[in-house]
Amino acid sequence: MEEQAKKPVILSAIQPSGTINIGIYSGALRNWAALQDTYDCLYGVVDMHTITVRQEPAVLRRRTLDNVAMYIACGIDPEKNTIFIQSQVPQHAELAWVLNCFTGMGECSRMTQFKDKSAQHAENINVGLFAYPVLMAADILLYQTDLVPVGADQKQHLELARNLAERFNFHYSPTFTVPEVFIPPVGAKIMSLQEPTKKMSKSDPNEKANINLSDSDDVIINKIKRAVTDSGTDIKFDESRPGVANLITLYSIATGKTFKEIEAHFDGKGYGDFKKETGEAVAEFIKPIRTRFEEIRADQTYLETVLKRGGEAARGRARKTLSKVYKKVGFVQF
Ligand code: AQP
Repeated sequence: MEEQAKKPVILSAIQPSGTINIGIYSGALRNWAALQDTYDCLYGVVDMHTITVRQEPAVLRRRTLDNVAMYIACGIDPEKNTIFIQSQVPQHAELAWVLNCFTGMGECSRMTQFKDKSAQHAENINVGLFAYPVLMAADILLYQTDLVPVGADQKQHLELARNLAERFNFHYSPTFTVPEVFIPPVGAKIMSLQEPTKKMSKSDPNEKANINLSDSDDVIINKIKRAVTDSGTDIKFDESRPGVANLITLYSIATGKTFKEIEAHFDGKGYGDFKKETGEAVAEFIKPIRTRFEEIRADQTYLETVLKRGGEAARGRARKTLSKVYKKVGFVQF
């Protein structure tokens, strides 16, 4: 217990806004699992972020539990880590309000994700979507987080969390740990199979664009067979050929082979062989995750036990930081 408290803290989270895909696995989940023995980890399902875009309530509830089951299926041990649902820890929203009062309008309006999502949901550009990165900063700072393992798309949001921590600490006195970002050297941004210049995204309406961790072998093999590449012939990792580069990255995630080893393996072979083998390797890699997911997801009582315990642990820790913050800003506390 004593030793646990001394470990550096990790916080990372995923929105229940769609089915978890291999991009999220690569940018976040596989690193969560790898870091769980050396860090004191909190892994959240951030449902409050998800309602910045309209959701069907029953679907949101189902996906929230899907996320938790998928975390465990990917090797996140609920006995070693704190797995929690954001809306069950009210301190996230409370700290976000305080941080909103330290954030410039310009800081939020230049966020790439805000610009992209505003374009995608022009009929509903709400204040929550605008302030999304501030809530994310609250998620992180609430737990005195040292390290945040995320995909490359979240770098800009992390920068804001760091700035807000430094700003608050400077204005009052040291209150928040300034978090570091951990972005994996390979697979930090897995691209859409259909538009390889665009990030693979769980809310993409085109089903062929994503490899989901719950997809069957046949579905995976077919999606990779139909992946958009270019008119070249050789299998070389080259960022100017994003379709092929993306498939090489997926092959590397599935097999653990380096890009050089993969290039040597496919030397002299064509796109047909390359896509077939990549599809099979990815399907084989995902199969045990999918099987574990199905078992865990079927046990609702187990999931509730994990979440009740995680929620309680997260609230206990969050209360400590929030009480410090309220004291510093001048709120009366009894
Ligand atoms: N394609 C990706 N490649 C690598 N990492 C990725 N991540 C997401 N997509 C990729 C990382 O996974 C975590 C999930 O983040 P999130 O659920 O908070 O939201 P997101 O980044 O906005 O993911 P999506 O799939 O694009 O969700 P929607 O479609 O709802 O906006 C983060 O660590 C992210 O970096």
